[in-house]
Amino acid sequence: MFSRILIANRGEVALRVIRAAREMGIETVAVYSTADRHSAHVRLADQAICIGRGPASDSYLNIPRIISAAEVANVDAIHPGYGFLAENAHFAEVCRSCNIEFIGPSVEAMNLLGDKVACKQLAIRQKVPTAPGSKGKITDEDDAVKLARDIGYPVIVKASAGGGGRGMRVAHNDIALRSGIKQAMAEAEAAFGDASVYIEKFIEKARHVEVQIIGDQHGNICHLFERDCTMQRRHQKLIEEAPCPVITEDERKELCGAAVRLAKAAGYYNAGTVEFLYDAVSRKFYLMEVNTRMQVEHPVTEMITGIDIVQTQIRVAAGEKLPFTQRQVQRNGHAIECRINAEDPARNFAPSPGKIEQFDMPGGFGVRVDTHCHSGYVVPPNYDSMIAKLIVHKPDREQAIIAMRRALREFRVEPIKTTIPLQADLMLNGNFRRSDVDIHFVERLLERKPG
Ligand code: MV4
Repeated sequence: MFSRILIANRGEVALRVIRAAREMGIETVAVYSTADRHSAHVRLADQAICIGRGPASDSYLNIPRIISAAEVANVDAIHPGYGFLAENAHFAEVCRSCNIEFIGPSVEAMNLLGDKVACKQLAIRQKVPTAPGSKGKITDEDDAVKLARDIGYPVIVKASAGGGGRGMRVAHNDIALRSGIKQAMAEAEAAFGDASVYIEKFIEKARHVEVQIIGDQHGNICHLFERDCTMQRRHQKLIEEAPCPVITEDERKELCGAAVRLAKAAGYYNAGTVEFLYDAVSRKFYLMEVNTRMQVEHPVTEMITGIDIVQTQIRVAAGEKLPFTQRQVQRNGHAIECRINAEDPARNFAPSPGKIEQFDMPGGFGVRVDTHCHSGYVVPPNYDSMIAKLIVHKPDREQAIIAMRRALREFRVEPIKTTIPLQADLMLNGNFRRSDVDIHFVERLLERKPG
């Protein structure tokens, strides 16, 4: 096992990783920017190294500085958390060339799955369901138009190097498709240095259902069941839950099995997530993409399976075998997570950084709060706006919703604005309670009732 690891991240995820490591007897090294000098991860780690100024490009995204800190502290491994460098294959390569383990998958698996066209082609070979579309990347606009007429509009143009909703265009006719391809290609070239795009049938009324997987370096891969992340706005998830409330046990088997097949074919190890669109009307699912990192919403899976995903991830990175078999992975009850963001829902979710004078967290049976915040903490404007995750775990979904509503009402964050009031309202929303929602539900709701 590792003796010492560096956490190349900040905020609640840095705390999550430090705590997991400490329970395993591993020393922890935090890195921080000057904007985070008073942050909890700096105090909680055994050692902390300042790596630069507030802007992420000077600190949490700065590979030479992070590697220098890792060399100075003499760590065995780096945990990237999520965001920042977590899915940067170049960073993983630099770590390993410096003899520092990157707590993640192989560089080859990151490159393969990070290329959406290559990932989809692998999925098709593995009989993992995908949306009808182009065989590979689009090389000719006229061919794309012919194909789109063939599969039927609307179609979606996606950047091969994209993901998480970046570099996409929906087209309802030939003219829109031609301009969509041009725009998506220009956007992809500027954002990723790779203009490759592909098209597929646009699935109109879908849910976002994703499978948690974890694999070791000995070829063992298990799924830890699925999460439903349909409650989102502009690709920012607001509420996540596990299990998905609308699929049957047979569908669950198929979905989770497909995710494991794809991961195995990619030679995957580490924690990962295989994302699907699920059409609740036709009851079909379609692969979207694979995320090669631990995710923000991992706690709902931890709550229903009792498995510490971060500790397991560290174990497999150190070369240990998975400490459980698929049969030993059992699920229990229902978990819901609300991501609490320092944003003002009444002002189109404008960031609301600043000093938190009062920060009173909820508690009680089945309530978990993952946060780095406290009364007196100043939310810096430099980073993403998530300040806490509130997770509840109860025997069934109805009880989880009641507990979440109660916990949200207990949560006091003053005077900055947060998403808490919106999430408290959503717990009472009839569509949410029946889970009669799709990925556009929150946006439609907010359009109807501004503020
Ligand atoms: C789609 C889709 C509909 N049809 N693909 C969004 C993020 C990226 N993972 C792919 N995304 C989508 N791909 C097909 N063929 C709709 C989306 C999409 C979406 C997916 C999940 C959650 C929220 C979303 C919001 C807008 C679009």
